[in-house]
Amino acid sequence: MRKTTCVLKMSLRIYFAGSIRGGRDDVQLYMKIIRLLQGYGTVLTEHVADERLGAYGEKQISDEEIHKRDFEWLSQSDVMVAEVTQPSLGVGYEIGRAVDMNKRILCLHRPQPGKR
Ligand code: 6IA
Repeated sequence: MRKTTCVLKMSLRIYFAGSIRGGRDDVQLYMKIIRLLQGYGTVLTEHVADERLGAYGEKQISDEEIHKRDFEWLSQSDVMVAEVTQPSLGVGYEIGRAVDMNKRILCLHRPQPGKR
């Protein structure tokens, strides 16, 4: 019998979530994570690691437009990866929506003394 090797090349659409208005202390870590994730596919939300984006977010676009755009990206994504060490209302909300859409979700958290 002929032996067949099947190589599955996956290209995931990844929704990365990280704190923006919740605080930008981990922005450099977000970039490192996104670079790693890009080895598995396309990260739809690369802007979350943009150092020029402060805790006030982008000013040229309304909250409603941000929400609409992010919801579309989340709907299109295959998986969500969220860095949740820096508490963020927006990230929590996005995780809830992703749960509702039955997305696969990976939450990354760094244990810190005095925090759970
Ligand atoms: O409550 P937070 O702002 O910390 O919530 C962060 C989450 O909101 C992130 O995971 C983002 O997906 C989402 N978000 C996306 N875009 C923005 C934004 N400006 N300002 C605030 N939150 C956003 C647009 C960014 C621009 C460079 C494209």
